[in-house]
Amino acid sequence: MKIGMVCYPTFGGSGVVATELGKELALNGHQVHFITYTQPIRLDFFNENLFYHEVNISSYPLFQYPPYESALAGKMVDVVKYEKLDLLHVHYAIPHATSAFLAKEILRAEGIHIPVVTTLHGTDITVVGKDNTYRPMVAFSINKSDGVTAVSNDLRKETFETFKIENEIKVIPNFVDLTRFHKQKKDHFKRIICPNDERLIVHVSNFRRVKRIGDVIESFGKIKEMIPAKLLLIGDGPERVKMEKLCRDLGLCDDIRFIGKLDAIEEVLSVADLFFMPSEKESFGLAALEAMACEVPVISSNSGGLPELNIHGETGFLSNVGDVDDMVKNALHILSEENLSNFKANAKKRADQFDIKKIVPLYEEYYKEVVESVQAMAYS
Ligand code: GMT
Repeated sequence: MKIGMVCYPTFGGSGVVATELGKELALNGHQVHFITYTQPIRLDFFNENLFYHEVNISSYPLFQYPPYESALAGKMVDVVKYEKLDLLHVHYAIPHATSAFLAKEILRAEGIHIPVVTTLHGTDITVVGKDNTYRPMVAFSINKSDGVTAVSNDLRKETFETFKIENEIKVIPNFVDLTRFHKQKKDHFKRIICPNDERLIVHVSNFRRVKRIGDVIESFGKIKEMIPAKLLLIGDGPERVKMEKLCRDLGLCDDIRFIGKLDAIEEVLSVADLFFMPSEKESFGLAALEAMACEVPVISSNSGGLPELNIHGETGFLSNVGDVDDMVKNALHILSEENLSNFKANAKKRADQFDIKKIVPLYEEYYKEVVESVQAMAYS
């Protein structure tokens, strides 16, 4: 099949999922054409089945805001026509699903029927999608997609509760590439980061408010009062400066390191003992899955789709959003000598259920179903 893949190409879970999906589909013999405004971050090698088409946004003195949606739709039309694509798969509803609708209508006028699959990732529904400015566009674009998937049951439910949706939504969970995310022997890292054999706690995110990094830091401060520990904060974003100030105010700077955006996350995860994800909203929690694949148990909030991934008392613990004391109590339980290895083994076992090799075939089946139904409608 020839698939057009549209996503946000920079850091962020939806772009990572789209890129990894495209790479795996290419391995399975499909031709995948990425249509984005810059080269996706994990698409940095050559493969005969992978293509990249940059969306050029021409500027004009009249444009205070260059019309990205139109530029993207125009590029989609061009790529569908000239690469003879069978399907467009857009990740994150805003504005990708809307541009896809526009492209589909333009192509339809020329007698080309291109099926569109939209994958909902999280904040496109739970935060941005609820904004009154975007709400009508999100609902409309979902209803006009030929296929819709969501990354968790919770996100599917919230989509139906938030919008008037006329389509079925198929749940296809996120996945992890176990050939990349597995525990590697990196003892020298551990010795550098934790010279006195401290427990190592890690958080990875795009440093937005929804991630509640303040809870990670506060919890860490309390954990450190009980056991020797270090904290690594990986990623960057709008909350970084505030979080650095919090570390200083709490006198924790010697034991907390801000690593910034790091590509080889698996190397650090390989030496971590615990992963923190106390998010206010989290439709799936891809970063937690990647940690679990590296045998790292998870302390998370119980929001959104996290209970579908992190099994309470087995792979880690779930707490109410903001309940720092509960998170600290649970973290100390996991980090104890007698419990840690069990939690690590359970985390890995759970992650294996989200193996890319098991999940990507679900997308392939779904694509086939959607293409067949669009063809049946177009030529009936
Ligand atoms: O909203 C974000 O944090 C970014 C968003 C994205 O597009 O990168 O992340 C969402 O999609 C990920 C991939 O499906 C999920 O693993 C994240 O849980 C989800 N984030 C939220 O729901 C907050």
